[in-house]
Amino acid sequence: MSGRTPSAPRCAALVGPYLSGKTTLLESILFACGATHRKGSIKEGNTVGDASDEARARNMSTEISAASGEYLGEQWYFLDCPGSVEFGQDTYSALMVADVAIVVCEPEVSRALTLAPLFHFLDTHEIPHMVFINKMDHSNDRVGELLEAMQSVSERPLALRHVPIREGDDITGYVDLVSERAYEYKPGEKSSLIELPDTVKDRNEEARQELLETLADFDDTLLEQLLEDVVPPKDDIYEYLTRELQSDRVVPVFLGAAEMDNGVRRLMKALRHEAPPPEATLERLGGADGNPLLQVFKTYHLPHTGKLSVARVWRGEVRDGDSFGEHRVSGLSQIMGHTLNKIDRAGLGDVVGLGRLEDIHTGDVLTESGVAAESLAWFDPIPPVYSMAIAAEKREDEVKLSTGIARIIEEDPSVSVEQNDDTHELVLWGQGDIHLQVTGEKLRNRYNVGVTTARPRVPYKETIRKTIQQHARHKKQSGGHGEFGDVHLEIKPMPRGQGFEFVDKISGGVVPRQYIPAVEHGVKEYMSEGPLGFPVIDLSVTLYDGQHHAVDSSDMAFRRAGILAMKDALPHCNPVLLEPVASVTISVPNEYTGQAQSVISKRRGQILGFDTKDGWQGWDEVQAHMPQSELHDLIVDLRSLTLGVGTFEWSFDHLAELTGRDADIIVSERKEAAQ
Ligand SMILES: Nc1nc2c(ncn2[C@@H]2O[C@H](COP(=O)(O)OP(=O)(O)O)[C@@H](O)[C@H]2O)c(=O)[nH]1
Ligand SMILES: [Mg+2]
Repeated sequence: MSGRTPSAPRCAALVGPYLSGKTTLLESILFACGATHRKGSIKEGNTVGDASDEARARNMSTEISAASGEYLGEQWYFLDCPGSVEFGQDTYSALMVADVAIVVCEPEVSRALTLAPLFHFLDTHEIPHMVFINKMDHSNDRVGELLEAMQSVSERPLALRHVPIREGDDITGYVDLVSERAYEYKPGEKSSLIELPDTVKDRNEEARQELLETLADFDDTLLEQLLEDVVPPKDDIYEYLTRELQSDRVVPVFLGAAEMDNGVRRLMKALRHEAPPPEATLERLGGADGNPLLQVFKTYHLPHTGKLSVARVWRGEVRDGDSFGEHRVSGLSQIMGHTLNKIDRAGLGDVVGLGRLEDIHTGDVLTESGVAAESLAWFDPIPPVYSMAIAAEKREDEVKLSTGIARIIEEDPSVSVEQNDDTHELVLWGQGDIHLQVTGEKLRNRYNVGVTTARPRVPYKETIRKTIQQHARHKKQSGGHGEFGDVHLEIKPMPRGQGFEFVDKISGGVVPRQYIPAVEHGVKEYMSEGPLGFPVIDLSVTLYDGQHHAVDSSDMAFRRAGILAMKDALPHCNPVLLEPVASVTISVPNEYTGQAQSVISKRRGQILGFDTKDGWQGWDEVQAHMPQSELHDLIVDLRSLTLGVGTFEWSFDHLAELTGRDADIIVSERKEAAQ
């Protein structure tokens, strides 16, 4: 493949479950590229990836880390992505703009399922991807079984590219199934070519045949050759592999151990020869005919630099000071972990940091004239599954809090915020407990706002079940001007969902017309908190009689009379608690459907049915009605049941009466909280 013209800079996203070794692999790749002189390690906390305080504190990537290096004369960008499902938003953003994804995973059959959501995203968006089975130095499971388990969660066929050479429990090298050459690992160096050991000859034959058969599914010439027992030329096989990777039809699988640099140079070589160029990625994103210049895929608000939009350049050239319509770039940089290196220009394929594009958001496509109306492919923010009520520790920090939250949402659109009018709480929504904890830490570390968090209150309501007629008189005679208002109200329940009505049946002007709205105001004012402590709904109030005083009556007096009548009447109207019930759809791999149903029942839910999940091979969706109060930590249960992959979506459905012990507890907790 000597005649190959060098590609424009390419970009690979390193993805895969938490702790599978992505950050370690990046370190090893950068070392192989000569971009770093000394390998950092996770233990020492000096890797290029995981550079933020929040990431170092947890030994866990919470955001994309970008880095770059040159390999055999070609420029590469690497995006080290978070592995935890709670930080999926950044991972998906990186995948959208990457030319190729490297799925890093553990060599454990029992953990293959954790790859399911990732494979699904890659398959849905047709993103070319390779698998790097890491930690082969610690592997107990057979590669064949591993592949089978991974295949069960991937729509695309997986094609093994190596077989391991074992000595006892250790893996000392590998055989490349295309070249049929055997290599012995040399820590920190290139592997050395050795003679094909007899012990792997059979395994090599068998695996090579499987690889060729997979490729033959997409190529008739190869199929014919196989049927006629013709050995296809090596270069042809490489060409098929390149084509099928680039069109995302086959997923090549490599083996290695990032910590020892084993298999890393082999992976880089495959990337060099087989990964698609940025022009192909632009086409994948639907932009081949348009004129996109660049696409922002990550937004940071950095302590000293301010806003930084990280983009991939899809066409033309960008220079510092350039304008996109009214948006002007102030500072152009190349990113290496936490370090920004100033550059003058960036071109096709580059990953570049753009300073101070204040009104530009993640996903935006910029052209010379501004934000492109017809955007390139992007994805919807991951729907929230977990929430926390949040408040500034100090009252005077409230403005800082809302600015901080707005910036965090710009950085991570899978966070959202809601001012709940029923509970009067500010509620932060996100992907899980750790995700929201990290959000709280960012507020503290980067925006200097201390926050307190609490489990959000459930917006209970109450209503009545009995009709009552109530007389109330507000009267005060204290020196000068007195106060006088007198009303007769009929208060009766209405069917669920009817809300509130106020009926005026006054005749003969016993309550003068101008005071009637004041009575209604009083009634409504009372309804914001009924006898059980919650907003009252679904009732009808009729003003049918009353008295007034020529001098002492006023709006205020009649409002007070309205409140008084409600206050006296409602405790005798048989009040009842209403709890919000949600319509919930739980998604799990079908081996967990039964257990998901027990979770629903344990949480007072009613199962409405289940079905296969559209577009998700081997997954089910269970529909249910569940009390909203039971959803708070539902995701925690679902994830611990399903190796982290189960999830749910919900929306408010209806209010249902709640009586008995459960209701008593809620009412007494509310009373305690109000004291
Ligand atoms: N035995 C072994 N451990 C590894 C290897 N690669 C990474 N690790 C360890 O696995 C842990 C997680 O690695 P890290 O790169 O942080 O994973 P990430 O969460 O995918 O970024 C760290 O303790 C690494 O030292 C490997 O090839 N072999
Ligand atoms: Mg990491």
